[in-house]
Order: sequence, then C-alpha cells, then structure tokens
Amino acid sequence: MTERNASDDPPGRGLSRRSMLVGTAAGVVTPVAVSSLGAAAATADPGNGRAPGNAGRGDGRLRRITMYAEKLPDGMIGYGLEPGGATVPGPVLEIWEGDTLEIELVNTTDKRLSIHPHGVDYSVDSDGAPLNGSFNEPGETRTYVWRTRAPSKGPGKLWMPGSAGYWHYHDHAMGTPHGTEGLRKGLYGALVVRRKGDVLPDRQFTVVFNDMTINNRVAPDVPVLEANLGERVEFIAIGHGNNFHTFHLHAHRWADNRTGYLEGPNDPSRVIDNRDLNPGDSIGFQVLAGDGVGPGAWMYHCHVQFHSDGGMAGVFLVRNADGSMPEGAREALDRYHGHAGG
Ligand SMILES: [Cu+2]
Repeated sequence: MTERNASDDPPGRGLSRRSMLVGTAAGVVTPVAVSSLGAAAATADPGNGRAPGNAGRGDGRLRRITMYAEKLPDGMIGYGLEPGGATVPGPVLEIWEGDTLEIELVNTTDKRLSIHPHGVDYSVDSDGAPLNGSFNEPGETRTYVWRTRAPSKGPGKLWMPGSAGYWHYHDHAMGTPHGTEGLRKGLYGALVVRRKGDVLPDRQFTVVFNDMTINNRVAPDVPVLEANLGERVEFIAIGHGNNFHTFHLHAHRWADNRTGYLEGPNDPSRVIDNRDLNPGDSIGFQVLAGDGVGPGAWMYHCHVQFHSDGGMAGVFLVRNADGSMPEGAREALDRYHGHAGG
C-alpha cells in the first residue's frame, strides 16, 4: 500500500477532482483518484466536489469493473482494480443508488475466495458465500452483480429503505465458510452507495479496525491521513475480526445518521465524536478538516484502551489551507512515529 509519511509537500489538490464512480482511495492519503469505469462513469466533477454537482446521476446505470485478488508482501492479500494494484484495504467502490455494479473478480491466488457486499441487493449466485457455491476457485474468474435501489413506497404508510449508505465488502470464502482467513489477511474494502444530491468529498479515507490493527497495521505504521484546512473529508470506518472497537476522531464531530450532516439547525440527530465499530459494522461521515479548531496533527484511534495502547491509533494531519505544515505538527508526527505501540 502506498504509505506516505507526511512530507512537506501539500497533498495534490488537483488530484482531488472526482469522477464517479469507482475510486481507488484505499485508506491511504491519496485523494480520490478515480478510475472511471464503463462508458457511463467518466464525467469529471467540477469544483472538486464542494457543490452537490451530481444532478442527473443515479439514473440506473450498469457499471462494470474488474477486480483482482492478489497476494501482497507480509502475508497480506488484497483487492485491486488492476493487476499488481491490490491494496489493504481494497479500493473504495462508489455507486449511485439505482445503479447496478457488475464485478468480474479475478482470483490470482491458489486459494478459494470471493467478494461479498453489505447493504446492496444480489442473487444467491453473487452472494460470495460457499453456502451458495458462489465463490472463485483458485485461479478462477467469476462475475458478481450488485444491484441498488431508491427508497420505495411500502405497505400502508411505510417506506422501504433504499440502498444508500456507507457499506463494505469482503471475502467470504478463504479459510472457512465465513472467509475468516481472507478477512484476517486484508480482503476487505469500503462500498459507498450515494443518493442523488449527496455531497461529494474532497478526500476520502477508509479506516478498518481489523482484530488489533488499523488496515492490518499498527502504530507507528498506520498511514497518516492528510487534508488541508477546510477541505471536505470523508471517513469510512469498518469493523472486522473478533474484537469490539470504538472509533474516535479528535477535534471533529458528526451526526450519527446516514450522511453525518444535519438537515438543519433543529435536526434531532445525535451528534457524536466516538462510535461503536464492531465486526461487520460500518460508518461514514464527512467533516470539514479543522473546522472550528484549526490545523494540526489530530489523532484517530480505537477508544478501547488496550487497543489504542496496542497501536490502534493514527494521525489525521490537517495542514494549513495552503498545504503547508502547521506549527507543531512536525514534532507531533515525530512523537507518533516514536510510538512503540505499548
Ligand atoms: Cu479496538
């Protein structure tokens, strides 16, 4: 994975322009460099996502991608969007509510594996579960189809939920019928289904609490997440493994609802800065980097004490608006990199 220690280079703003809909921001500091997929996905979003700017999207398109499951150094296995491009976590997959995503998964390993999504619709042959025989044999290529839908009128006054949300995907076949080995080794990633009108972020980070690691790493090797003051930053946090976790971000807060934003000053959503993140769970939200608090090296970590003490902690580096290092941040990063884990 492209670990990037904070240098004095500002994060590349020009790269943060987005085109939908499948990103490659694999929990690293890279902004959403997006590979547009299929004929439908190529329109660049002007204004680096600050305006909704997505009217006319989400109109039920079919999007096709190819993913590769590959062995990585350190015993890890990851998903990627091109041969040799696997990362842990895998790429952020983004689609609009109403779209269908067709994934051709190439298994380059010598073990069975699959891709199993949360939050979307699929038939049993796209389940990714050995129970349904829907997995890739070693070396096999298999197609999975994920469908999404908008909210719809249900019986009486009820409404049936749509698919929009901060979801995730993972292996469900390696090692056990539940993909325990694949998950442990890094076969997981974020899946974002957006509703028409949703605000797009400038930057996007996937943070996976997997057993006692963040993205299969522990401090001080957890990648530094970087943004400039005032940028709209999206966090997608996912829990995996055998432990309970709580996700905490310093100096920022969000609404505990679908988007993390309030609909207005009287929106009764609870506002939080810490949330349970247990295995299989996923949350997502956007913040304005350093809003009301300024730039600096802000921590994010699991709030279970022996987990954070054990290295489940990283840095959200909010640079000055011009991309320069804020006062004191270099020293803070040095302290973080001296973190022995215990
Ligand atoms: Cu934890």
